[in-house]
Order: sequence, then structure tokens, then C-alpha cells
Amino acid sequence: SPSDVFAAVDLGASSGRVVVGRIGPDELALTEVHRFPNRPLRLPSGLHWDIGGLYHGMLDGLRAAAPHAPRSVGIDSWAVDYGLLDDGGALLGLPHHYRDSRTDSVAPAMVERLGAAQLYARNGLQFLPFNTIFQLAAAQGASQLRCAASLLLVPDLLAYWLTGERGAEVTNASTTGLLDVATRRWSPELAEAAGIDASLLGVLRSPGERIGTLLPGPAEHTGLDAGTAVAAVASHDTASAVAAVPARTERFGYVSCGTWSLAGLELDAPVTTEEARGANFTNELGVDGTTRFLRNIMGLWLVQECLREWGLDDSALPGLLQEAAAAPAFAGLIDAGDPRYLPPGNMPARIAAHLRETGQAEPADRGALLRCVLESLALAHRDTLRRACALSGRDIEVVHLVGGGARNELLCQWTADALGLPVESGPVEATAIGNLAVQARAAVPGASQSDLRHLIHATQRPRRYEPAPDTAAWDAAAARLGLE
Ligand code: ADP
Ligand code: LRH
Repeated sequence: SPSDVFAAVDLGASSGRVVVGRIGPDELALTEVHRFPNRPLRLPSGLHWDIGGLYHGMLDGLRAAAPHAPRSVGIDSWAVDYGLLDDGGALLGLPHHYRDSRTDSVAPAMVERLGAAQLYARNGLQFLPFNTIFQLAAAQGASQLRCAASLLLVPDLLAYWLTGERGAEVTNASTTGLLDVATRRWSPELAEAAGIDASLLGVLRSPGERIGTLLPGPAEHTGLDAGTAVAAVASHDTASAVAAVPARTERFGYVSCGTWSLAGLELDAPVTTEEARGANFTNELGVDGTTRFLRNIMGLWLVQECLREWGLDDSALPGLLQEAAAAPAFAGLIDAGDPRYLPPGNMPARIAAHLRETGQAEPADRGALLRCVLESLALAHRDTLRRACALSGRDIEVVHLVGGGARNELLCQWTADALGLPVESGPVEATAIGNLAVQARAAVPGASQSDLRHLIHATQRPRRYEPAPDTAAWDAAAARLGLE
């Protein structure tokens, strides 16, 4: 058949899904066969991922995918977090959640010790307190780390449970802080700095490589053919999302907008200048050896945590967004890149406190609070993309906003207005599509990334938001926050 079927397991911080894709030269048809919530566990040992629940969600999804007879399965998830295995392959405790507070003081102390410039020259990463290198430093002395024989990032851990094969997919490895930005190999010096034996780190594999086939247990549980391949994809969700940006020009910026907003550019090579470090830009690896030059913005996490505090879920969003649209413009603004928003809890109160501290009025109601968050996110998108262009010497003519945030019309329009550039929104499921696309390219040699982007554009038409005629109001708002 000219079309092939693949399955994507895509684990986001807020939910997991399994998507089946039928892909051919002119076809990209998606079926979401399973979706499940991703609920972290707060335990005496800290904030953890419910890795068993996620494994179950994946298997249930693969069972729903089995009747479609996928040729291969690919797994992606959020970055940086890992499980440790002992020498027999047993998991040593629940993986920590990147929002756990145990790195709070360890991370800055480690940067101080190693030197921020030296660290950036070596790994090219923005400072985020949860980078794996800092998590490992925080775990020094823990019995689990002492007993560990290997460290597997979350998608690699799940792939290990499916296939029995261990390894480290390179796009996700590039988020750990342990990969050398120049050689794209594990850095023995950085492993030593993190206090681990470099032998813990798995053999690197690239998107498109075959990991293995299903073990009898998962094959039986899911009903998938035992010969079904598990393929390495761009297992960092953001790398998959960027791979699926339906760009038709090279002059594009992107915002991968879900729990986080990851805003930046796709480059041929890293930018590790002192200016890029000062602006806290990261150089993560994309497919085909590209660099994702971007910065993390708190994203829709701010909204998710307000909803949670109010006892609501996403189904309340359409109504609340109408209230936000009716609330006064630019009444209160926050820095949506501020690390104070990293931990969970009390989000509306924390935002109100931030507004008070900066001499601004507290929001009158939920609509006003939501407006503050969305305008602030649009300003952060603008600041980040403008700086990315300045730092890399590149120019853009369009911004692609993909992920769940593409459903938020206010955020898309305001991002366009703030930047004075058109925003093309969607696909909402860019990450799953990027996961599937890498599998399809591996199965059908010769297909290029740009062919795939055109196919995605043709089959998942983005919605276009034209910017307002001038940016004066947004310029003034940006100036209030000291942003570009
Ligand atoms: P992640 O992959 O990080 O878990 P998603 O890309 O799935 O996140 O995006 C989830 C976000 O999408 C939600 O937090 C919410 O803000 C947004 N969203 C979901 N449904 C809607 C909707 N109907 N209208 C506007 N935004 C929505
Ligand atoms: C988005 C994401 C992001 C990382 C964060 C930990 O889901 O992978 O790219 O910085 O989670």
C-alpha cells in the first residue's frame, strides 16, 4: 500500500495520548485512540511522576491501536526526567518530577562552582534548575543513585519496558546538561561534575533508529504483533513538535505551546555566545542535526494551575476566555518567564502578589486574571522571538504556534499583535505528528523533512491570524515589563 500506519505515544505534563497515523505521499490521517490524564504524585520523598500509571496508559493506548496494525511505535515525553535501574534492570524508585524543589539551592550552587560561562560553553543549555545535571547533583549520596547501573530518560525507560533494550535518544539527551553541545556525545567532564559514573548514561541513538521489537509481555497485553518495531523518534516532545511545524518558508519562528511555551528558531548550528547565555537561550537538538534555539516560558501551566485552584478543568476555558476577552486590556502584566511560577500551588494568589509587588492592581475577577496571564504570555512570546532573531542574526516573517495553545484564539491573536507578524496556529497535536513523521521517514527512505512539513501543511491546514496594523499598545506594555 502507498500508505503506512504508525503509532505515537505522546506523554505531556498534563495528559498522555496514543495516536495512530496513516501516512503516505499525499496522506496524513490521524486517529487519537486513547487519552489519559497525567497526575503527579506528591509523596514524603517529593513530587514524582506516576510512571506505572503512564505505562498502563501507554499499554491501553497500544491495545486500542493494535487493530490498525501499526508498523512501528514511537514514544516521546517531556524532557530531563529519568528513572534509575539497578544492574538487574529493576527500577530504583519513582522518577522525580522536574517541578520538585530538591534542586532549588543545589542548581545555583553548582553553576557557581563550575562557572556559568564554562558550563554554557560545554553544554549550550539555558539555566533551568531542573536540568538533569542538577537533579543528579541534588541526588548525591542517595542510596538509589549509589545502586544505579543505568539512567534512562522517561521515553527511553518506557521503550526499555516494551523491548528490553536500553539506550538514550539524542534529542532528549540534549536537554540533560550532560551532552557536549559541540560533539553531541556524552561529556565525561559533565558527568563527573554531576557526580555520576559516565557508564550510567546509555548508548546514544538518533531519531529514526530501530530500538527493538516487543517483549512477549507487552505484545500479549496489547495484542500488537510481536514483530512490531519500537522506533526511536525525536523523543523530546518539543523536538517532535518543532519537526511538525507546517512551515513553508525557512524564515519562521515557532511557539510550541502547551504546559510550557517553548519559543524560538530552528538553526543549523548552536549559538553559544556570551549574549545568548546572558539572555538564557538554550541549544537543544532537533531532527536531522538541527538546533532548537529557544527559551522556556511558563506557558499554559499558569492557566492550568489557576483552573486547578478554582476546581475547574479545561472544559471551563471557552467561558473563561470570553470573560478574558471582555476584561480591560493591559490592566496588569507579569513576567511569564519568572521562575517563581515553577512550583505547583496557589497560582492566583502568587500572580496577585506579583502584581502588588510591582505596584499594579490585583485582577478584579477570573476573566481579568486570565487576561493578565494571556497578555503576559503574548509579551513573553514577542520578547523571546525578537531576542532569538537578534542573537542568531536571523529574521522571521511568520510564527507557527502549535500544541494545545493553538486552540486559544486570544493567545494566538495577541501573539500576532504583539509581534506585528502573522501567526499560523496548529496543529494542536504537533508533537504526536512529529513523532509519527519521524517513523514514516525511517520506513520510507528519501522523504525529506521539508516534504513532510508540506504534507502536514496540506493535511492539517493552520489557521492564520493577521497582526493588528500597529504594535504601539504592545510596545508600551513590553516597556512596562522591560521586555523587547
Ligand atoms: P501538554 O502536552 O504540555 O500536556 P497540551 O499541548 O496538550 O499540553 O496543551 C494543553 C493546554 O491546551 C491546556 O492547558 C489548555 O490551556 C489548552 N486547551 C485545551 N483545550 C482548550 C480549549 N478548548 N480552548 C483553549 N485552550 C485549550
Ligand atoms: C515540554 C518540555 C520542555 C522542557 C520541559 C521539562 O513538555 O519537554 O521542552 O523544558 O518539558
